[in-house]
Amino acid sequence: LKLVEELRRGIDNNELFLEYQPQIDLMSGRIVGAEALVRWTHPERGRLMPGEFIEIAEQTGAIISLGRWVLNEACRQNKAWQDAGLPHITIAVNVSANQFRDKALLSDVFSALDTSGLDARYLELEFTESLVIQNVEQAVALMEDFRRIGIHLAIDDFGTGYSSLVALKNFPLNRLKIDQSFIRDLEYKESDRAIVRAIISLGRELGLNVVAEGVETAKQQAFLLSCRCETTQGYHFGRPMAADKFSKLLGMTR
Ligand code: G
Ligand code: G
Ligand code: MN
Ligand code: NA
Repeated sequence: LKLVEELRRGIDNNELFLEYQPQIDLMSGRIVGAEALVRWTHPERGRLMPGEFIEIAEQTGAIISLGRWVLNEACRQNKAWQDAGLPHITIAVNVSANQFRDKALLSDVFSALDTSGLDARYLELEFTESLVIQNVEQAVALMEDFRRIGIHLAIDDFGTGYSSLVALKNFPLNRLKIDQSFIRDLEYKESDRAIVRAIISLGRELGLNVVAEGVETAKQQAFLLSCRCETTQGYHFGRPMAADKFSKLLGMTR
């Protein structure tokens, strides 16, 4: 519980920051998006990764103010890049289960767009299939509200939940992100290649953009290109990085 007190204080004291991982259009090689990933510079313990504090934030409700901070910062940064003349990209923000259930999410998102001046089409929300299973109708209604204002919706870690196909059937999605566990062993496992090929064609049939996550090698990338996967994200092109480093990369690959 001490950590959550520190986290609450840390949010107010601006100890959080975002890193940005590029998302690449495979055909053109251009950066078309970035996933925002939160980090925490703890005054004594140094840099903490989300694995060390998201879960406790989720259990204690601190995720709501953390999530609000992330939304505001991601929108502000993306608008600043646009105002600096850099290519327009979509910024993707992870939304947790409890954030998604929170009544204030819609108004928090509106407020982040309004304050930053970012056009809604340059914001994407990522959620996992598990978070919406409890109340599908309510989740779909909220997603439709987001879609109506032009926000993009992505399903994260696709293929790892219990209801991947139910999610595709019901949710008004723009994009699916193939979980990195299917990409990791592509070179060695014919079954993983078959699964990835099938997900990519499923996405294409449904008119969804497909992102392969965790792409670490040129061979994985070549395989994905041969399957006509549109977008990749992974260490092969770039790790999550600080905003200034990301903006240089964005400027170079325009
Ligand atoms: O690089 P990485 O260690 O950042 O991310 C680890 C996990 O933390 C991922 O599953 C990611 O979805 C989650 N995560 C990163 N940033 C955020 C955030 O801002 N909000 C939420 N809810 N989860 C995040
Ligand atoms: O939100 P999600 O659970 O998809 O979070 C993505 C996680 O994957 C983050 O922790 C991010 O740092 C990590 N990641 C991104 N690219 C790669 C990669 O190429 N390899 C590995 N092992 N992890 C990655
Ligand atoms: Mn994600
Ligand atoms: Na993911």
